[in-house]
Formats: sequence, C-alpha cells, structure tokens
Amino acid sequence: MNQSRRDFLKLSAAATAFAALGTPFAWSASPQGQQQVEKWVKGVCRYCGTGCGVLVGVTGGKAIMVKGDPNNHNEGLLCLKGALLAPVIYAPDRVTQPMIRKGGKKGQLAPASWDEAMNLVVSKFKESIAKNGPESVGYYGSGQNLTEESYLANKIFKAGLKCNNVDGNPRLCMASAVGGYTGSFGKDEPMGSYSDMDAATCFFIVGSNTSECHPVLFKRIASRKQKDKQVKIIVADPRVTNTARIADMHLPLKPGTDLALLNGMAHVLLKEELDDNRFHSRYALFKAMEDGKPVDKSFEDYRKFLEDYSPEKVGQITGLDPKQIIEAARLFANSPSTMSLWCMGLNQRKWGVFANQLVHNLHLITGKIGKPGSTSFSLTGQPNACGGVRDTGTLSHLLPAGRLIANPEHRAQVEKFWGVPEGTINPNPGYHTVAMFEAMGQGKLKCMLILCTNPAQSMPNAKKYTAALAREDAFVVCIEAFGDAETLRYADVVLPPAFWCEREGVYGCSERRYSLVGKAVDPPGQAKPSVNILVDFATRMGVDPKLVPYKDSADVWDEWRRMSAGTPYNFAGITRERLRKESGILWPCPTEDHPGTKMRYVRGEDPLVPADHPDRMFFYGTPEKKAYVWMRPHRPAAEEPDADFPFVLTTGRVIDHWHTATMTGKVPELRNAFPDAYVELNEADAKKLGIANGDTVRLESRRGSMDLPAKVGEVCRPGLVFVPFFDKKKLINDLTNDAVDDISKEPEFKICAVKVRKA
Ligand code: MGD
Ligand code: MGD
Ligand code: SF4
Repeated sequence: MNQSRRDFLKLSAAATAFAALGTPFAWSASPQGQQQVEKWVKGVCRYCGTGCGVLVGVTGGKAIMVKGDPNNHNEGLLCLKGALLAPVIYAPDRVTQPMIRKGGKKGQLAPASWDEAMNLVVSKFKESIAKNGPESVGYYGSGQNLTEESYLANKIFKAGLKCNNVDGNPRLCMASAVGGYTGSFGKDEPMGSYSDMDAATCFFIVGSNTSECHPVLFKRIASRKQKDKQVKIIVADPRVTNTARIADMHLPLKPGTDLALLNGMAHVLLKEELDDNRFHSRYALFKAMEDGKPVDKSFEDYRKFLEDYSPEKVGQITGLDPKQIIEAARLFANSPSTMSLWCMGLNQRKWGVFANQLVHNLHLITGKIGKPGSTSFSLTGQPNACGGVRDTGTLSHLLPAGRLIANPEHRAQVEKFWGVPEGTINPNPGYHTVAMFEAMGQGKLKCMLILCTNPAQSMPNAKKYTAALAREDAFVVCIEAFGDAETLRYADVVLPPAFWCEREGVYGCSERRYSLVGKAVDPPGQAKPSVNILVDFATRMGVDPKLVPYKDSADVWDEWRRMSAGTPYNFAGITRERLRKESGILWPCPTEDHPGTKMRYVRGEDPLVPADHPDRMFFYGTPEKKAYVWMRPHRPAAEEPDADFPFVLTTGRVIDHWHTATMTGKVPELRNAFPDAYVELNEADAKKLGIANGDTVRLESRRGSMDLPAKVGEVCRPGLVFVPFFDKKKLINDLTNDAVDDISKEPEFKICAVKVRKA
C-alpha cells in the first residue's frame, strides 16, 4: 500500500465523523497517491448491493488504491469499506494454496497440491453419488460470487450431476423479496432503478438501515431531501437508526408487526379514498389464499378484509400512535411520487413474503408505480445476489431466467439450451439452505461444496448446523479466500480462489445493473479463478466436456447472455465488449444498441412491452398480464417474547463491517471503529435491570446464551435488544432462531425471544 499513514488517519477521522452523521464518507485518493498509479482498472465494489463502480489503481502489478468510478451510478462516491478495499487483497492470511485436513475433523489442515486436493474432492463426491445418489451432495454458494461462477456451479450440479441441491446465502437474505416480486408481478426483480431516488418526493423506508448498509444510496436520498424541501421521509424501524434520524416521521413499531402496519396504511388509503381506482381497476387483480390455493377476489372483498386493520387496532398491535399510521398513509398517497425501500427488516421474517407483498399492494392501489420516483424497490444486500443468483436461478427450486424446476416446460427449455437429454434435470427441487444443513446433520447429505460464504458464522441457530459440518461423515470443501473464516474449522479441503479484482466477471446490483469487475492484478500463490476451479471439478467428475467448454469467465458470460434472449430477463445486448466500455447497463437490454431499461413494465421504456400496447403499463410477468394485490393477514413472529424470555433480540449490521468481518476486520480503520460485538439496549430497560453502559450483559435464548458489553441508549425501543453479527468471538447466531418463512424458506434472523440480565 502506498497510501501514507497520515492519509489513513485523516481518512479514518473523517469517516468516523461522517458515520456518526449517518452519511457515507466520500473518499478521494490523494493527488500524490494518484500520481503513482500506472493504470486504473474499472470494476465494482465487492461489498454491498449498492454496486458502486470503482477504479482500482495499479502500480508494479499491485493494487495500491481504490477510488469511485465517476461514470457509474455512484458518480465517484464510495463509502469507507469500498475505499479501503485494496489492503484487503494483501491480507497476510490469504489462502494461497490448497489444503487437506489430515487425521479426521479434529486434525490439522496441511498444504497439498491442486491435484491431491481435487482428486480427494472428486473421489468423495463420486463415492457419495455412487452409494447414495446425487441427492447426497450439494453446492452452497453466495451472492458475492461472480455471475459466471454462480451460473456455472448451477449448470454443473443441476445438469452435470443431476443434483438440485444448489442453494446459497441469498436464501438467508433475498428469498422473501424474490417471493414478493414473483408473487405480485409474476417475475422477480424491481421494476424501478436508482434514478427514481432523484425524482421521489416521499421515501417510505421500512426495515432498512440504509445509512449503514447502503451508504452511497443513502447519500443520494439525503441529498435529494436537502435539495427539495417538499421531500418527506418515513422510516419504519423498531430502532432509531442513523437512517431514522433524517426521517420526517419515524415509526418505531414493535418488531414483527409490519404486516399490521402495512394493512393499516392500506385501510386508511381506502377509507379516505386516497387509492387510484382507475389504476388498480385496470392493472391489478385481487387475490387471497383459500385452502392452500390462490383464489380471485374483488376490490370489495379487499376493502372488507382491511376493515380489521383500523388505525386504532393496528396501533395496539404495533405500539404506534394511530395518528402516525393515518399520517403515514396520507404522506404516502398525497406525495406526487413515492418510493418504498426495504431490506432485511422485512425479508428475514417468518412472514417475509407477505410483508413484501403488502408493500407492493400500497403502490398498486395508489398507482404509485411505473412513474419516475414512484416504485416499490427492494434493496439487495450483496453485490451479486440479483445478477449472480436470482437471475441465473442458482437456488434449489429455480432454473435460469426466472424458470422453475417444478415446471416441465421450463426444464425442457433449459435442457434444450444446455444440450442435455430430456429428463436430465431432476423434477424435484433440492434442499433449500436450512434443509441442506439439516440433511447434513442427519447424515443424508454427505458432501458439500461451499463457495464464498461463511455459514459457520452466518447460519441461524448456528450450533445446530456447525454440529452438522463437524460430523466425521460430512465432507466439507471450502473455496475460501481468507484463513480466519470460521467455516474453515470444519473444512476437509480448502481451495484458494482468486479474490475480487484478481479475476474478471460480472456483478448485478439492486437496480438490474450489470457491471464488469475488471482483472487488475494477479492472484497470489496457487490461487485461481473459481470459474477454472469449477470447470476442473466438473471435468474430473466426468461431466460431459460439452457442458463446460469454457476457458474463462468471458465464455460463460457469453453463453448466459445468449440464453437470456427471448426471456423476460433479456440482456442479450449486454456483451462483454460493452461492459468493458460502459460503466454498467440495466436489463432488459435485448440488442447491442439498446441503452438499458430504467422502468420495467412501462410502454416506451421497457423493450419487452410492445410499442403499440394499448395501455401505458403492461405487467407481462403474470398469466393474466396484471399485477396482484394480495390479502395477507397479520401473523405473529415464530417466537414471540413471553414471561420466560421477555425481550426481542434482533441482529444485523454496522456500517464499517461486512458480515463475518473476514475482510473488513483486516483493515485497522474499520476494525478500530467496531472492534467487538456489543448488545444495544434501551436506557429505560437498562435502568430497570440495573445495567450501565459497558456492563457485561447475559443474553439467553432457547438455543444458547452469551455475555456481551452493554451499549445503553435510545436506539432500541423498550423491550428490544440488538447485536451485530460480525464478531466471530461472539457468535450471536448461536442464539438466533432458524424458523423459516413458509414460502421463501428465509430464516427469521430478525426476531427471537431472549432473557436479559446483568452478568
Ligand atoms: P440490517 O442491519 O440487517 O440491515 O441491510 P439492512 O436490512 O438495512 O437490518 C435492517 C433493519 O431492520 C435494522 O435497522 C433493524 O432495526 C430493522 N428491523 C428489525 N426488525 C424489524 C421489524 O420487525 N420491522 C422493521 N420494519 N424493521 C426491523 C442488510 C443488507 O446490507 C444486506 S442483506 C447485506 S447482505 C449487506 N450487508 C452489509 C454488511 O454486512 N455491512 C454493511 N455495512 N453493509 C451491508 N450492506 C448490505
Ligand atoms: P460473509 O462474511 O460475506 O458472510 O453471510 P456469509 O456469506 O457467510 O462470507 C463470505 C466468505 O467468503 C468469507 O468467509 C470471505 O472470507 C470469503 N470470500 C471473500 N471473497 C471471496 C472470493 O472472492 N472468493 C471466495 N471463494 N471466497 C471469498 C452472509 C449472510 O449472513 C447474509 S447474506 C445474510 S442477509 C444473513 N444476515 C444475517 C443477519 O442479519 N443476522 C444474523 N444474525 N445472521 C445473518 N446471517 C446471514
Ligand atoms: Fe461498496 Fe456499498 Fe460502500 Fe458502495 S456503498 S462503496 S458498494 S460498500
């Protein structure tokens, strides 16, 4: 690193100040530093789903600094994590050669050659498939993989090995958003884009701590508010986060009561005739589930359903003042344009899909959709959960481009494109994430290939699943870049991947924008791109070479691009050459001269809507070509507080750490900002329990207990405690609940019941 220590100190002081204001720190590399750079390589930040464009400064074959790409959507801005990515590449604990564990699970990892390691992996996978069938192996991937890596792993397992046990951490993250979009619009992914943030006059932010988790987008929202005084921000979050601090209205609802709040707002909209009758009668259908089946309903049925959600009743359920619920609904409807934004506060819930659909409902009944600034926009967590996993269908029930395993036509289409015999793809969906680890714990799943994720720290109710990984008959392969990842404790084989800008490939962020991560530097030691590792794995497994005819990720991209043609995900026009030249393109983008699409489903904007379509909007994703307004009743969390466990524990993130901190924990400026985990609790609760700031507090759930230092303040509402999950010394997931959403199978990380006392 050629960055001077003084630069870093200045950087870190400024960053701390900005973080306290809830504003991202926009860093410019110092002019002297920039002069040393021999070449700048265009890429994308490898952290959050904002997907900021970066330029990596390279000198003497080393990445020495990172600055924002002025031509990408972030217009040169980065938060501190992105700005400090270069030193992570050179962390001393990079995995640079294959390793094999000797002497069983309690033994040590020892260096091995690629041949030794791959031969062992393949012999174990082959043996398991021969003895127990393809269902006995699985792939567990990540929304941080390149698109090419996810697409390829999906193809190798589903078509090459006839195994649908293909899932990944987006199941812990975005699955409920996928369920929401596909349930309400027929197809996944938001219809709007970041540019809606520049036009919205009302932001409804629910269950998203945007300021810490999507800092550069938060900056865009905050700037919009600064520039235009009529802009209003509503934040619904049980904590007074930095995001809530800029809100005109904060709704500190009881955790897990969003379904009531959202139905309550819809109740007010109809009661006060703030709905847009012309819009919903033309573009929406009303639906409910009866006896496990979707049935058609009328607008009147919907009105009757909402009678149960008067502001007074919703006030009792949510703990909010009924006046606030009325006022929030009015702001939402009366604002010229309204953009909803949400993230894990809605998704990581037992009723996460319902919550997503109830947000869509508000837009559909008010017609606040498909116009600049009016859209329901789910913020994606990881840099490539959308492009890499959702779009390529790298989940156990999906196939590429929104197709379903369970649909025979979809399987046939994919088999034809991949050139495999009809009937190759197993008609039964594989294990979703929690089920996959459960199956390993039961000895049914014998071999797991883990790529770019750290489940030993990130799974809910983690002890149960680390016990599965620790079984002597569980063969665990990790393709992992850093030596301190908790999951390596359970790995039988570790393979060294090229990290971030050490290989080339595509990331697709929250707004359907595909951007290229350019290769800036060589990987260290024996590390190699995961695409090459996967091709090697498939070849040694005896998969038909015609299935994996790739020399590099560009070949994989080209195949996937061609496969998307003619589907609702059509990005056939996003060639590698275009990606090299341009700083990101939004799909649909069917031809090479198409500029990309900012507003889906809108005539004149979305190339998939016929130019002569009689209506301005066309929801082509559903069989009836209309969007669905779902009647979803309020339901409690899977584990509500009670006399024994009277507090709610919620878990999440802090601005300066990325998930399990294997990367951000290596950067002193980030680590020093948040060295250790803590428990945040309300000052009134602390007073009652005799707890002062800094005291050690014991948290106990039905699954485990843990001691943490107290951070007493006004952030949590009474009855709620919050713990971040970055600290591997304090594995808070030993306490969290692994109950999953009925539809999306996403776990309820956000709510479990705990006891709290001074230790
Ligand atoms: P979280 O901290 O998980 O972050 O981004 P966010 O979802 O914004 O939780 C969001 C908020 O949900 C919290 O403020 C919490 O108080 C609130 N919440 C809890 N329960 C409820 C509830 O019942 N109702 C409502 N309305 N709100 C509730 C997550 C996103 O961040 C993701 S998914 C990923 S993968 C990325 N990870 C990440 C990171 O690790 N670090 C940083 N700094 N940024 C990140 N960006 C991405
Ligand atoms: P990461 O730290 O992102 O967390 O959980 P994980 O995916 O498990 O793990 C990425 C791993 O990949 C790290 O070990 C890192 O060192 C490694 N790595 C980094 N770059 C590369 C690379 O280029 N190649 C390879 N092969 N490896 C690399 C995230 C998950 O956590 C998510 S997405 C969500 S939304 C959940 N959120 C959540 C929560 O809100 N609360 C609690 N309590 N738990 C949660 N768990 C989930
Ligand atoms: Fe990276 Fe997200 Fe920060 Fe942008 S906002 S620099 S994508 S971590």
